[in-house]
Amino acid sequence: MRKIIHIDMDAFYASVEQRDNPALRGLPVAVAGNSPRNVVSTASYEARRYGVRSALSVAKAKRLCPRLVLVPPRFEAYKKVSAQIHAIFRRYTPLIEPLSIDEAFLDVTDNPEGKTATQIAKEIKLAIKKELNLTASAGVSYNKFLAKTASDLQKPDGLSRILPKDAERFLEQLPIEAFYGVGPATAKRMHELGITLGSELKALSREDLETHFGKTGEWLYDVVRGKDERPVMPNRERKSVGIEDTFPQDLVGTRACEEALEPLARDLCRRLERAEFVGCTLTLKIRFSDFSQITRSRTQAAPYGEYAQIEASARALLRQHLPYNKAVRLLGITISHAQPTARNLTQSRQLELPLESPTNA
Ligand code: TTP
Ligand code: MG
Repeated sequence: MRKIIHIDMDAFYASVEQRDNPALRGLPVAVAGNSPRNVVSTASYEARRYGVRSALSVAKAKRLCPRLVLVPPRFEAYKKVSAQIHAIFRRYTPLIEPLSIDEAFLDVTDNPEGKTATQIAKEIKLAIKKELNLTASAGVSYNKFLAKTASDLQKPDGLSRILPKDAERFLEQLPIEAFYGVGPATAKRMHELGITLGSELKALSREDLETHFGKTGEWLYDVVRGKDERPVMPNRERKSVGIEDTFPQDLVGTRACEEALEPLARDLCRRLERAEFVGCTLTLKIRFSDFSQITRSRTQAAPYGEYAQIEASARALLRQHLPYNKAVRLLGITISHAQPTARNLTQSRQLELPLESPTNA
């Protein structure tokens, strides 16, 4: 049985700001850049009481909490803290898999002093508090899914443990929104199917889940049974960041597909920002109602960053390659290739030539 810890810093950017500027302590603070999209990166717990959350527009956040203090982000400061918490993790194990700037999985199955995972999680939280003057929440369990879920149970400054004998019962009463991998769109579809709890999820067959939710569905079939064999993978270098969505009903026609691309491009932008990933190649994946699938890419010299660029490229690929006679079951967009290589630039230029008409694609 493995011992896995998931650590996630509390209100990360906002906590660093409150730590470094005592005048902000106790106040509702939102960290927000001055990008055209103007959304909240994160909010202090004081601001969350008003409903201020990540990804909310600044305008809406201000309406919810008029005395909200807006602070511009300082990514260098957050990266520094991220490196410092990793140095603390390394005192206990080399098996560390970062998930984002403020969270990581640790595999502490083998540790020299034979400590329990809970003991190690306590020590890590204490070191973060004493040395960095910040708080983190920890989840302890025997796999990644449960450790990740556990770390969210008692935020902020929480420590939760899910034992093997309690896992299935715990998952049965868990609201489906709390399952990692179930985003707002999937949750909405589940509610439409009458699924609100783990127990109801568990009642569905693997085939049913796959039909309704694609890959996510298959994944949920296992995790709701407490099964997740994924290893903790240290030093995983990100090669790409992507997003895809299987639609509740197949989309017919270019217009419907273009509309569906917009929220995908928006979510992808958010993911790129969080992962601090940039890449020069955009790949559009289209799966049709008959389960056949095409992927088409284009590469540009400068990395993709902005929503407008991503959306425009994805839309152009869609227009070029969508056969009008097939309904679309899934669309996905991925950004990859941190640097453009001569080879993929050439490939991309070829792809962008209108070599094929939509009818014979
Ligand atoms: P999270 O760990 O999701 O959030 P958090 O640490 O602010 O709060 P919590 O206590 O709930 O863990 O994300 C870590 C940081 O990533 C967050 O401080 C800011 C950044 N971030 C964004 O920039 N945009 C987003 O949409 C989200 C969710 C996070
Ligand atoms: Mg966090």
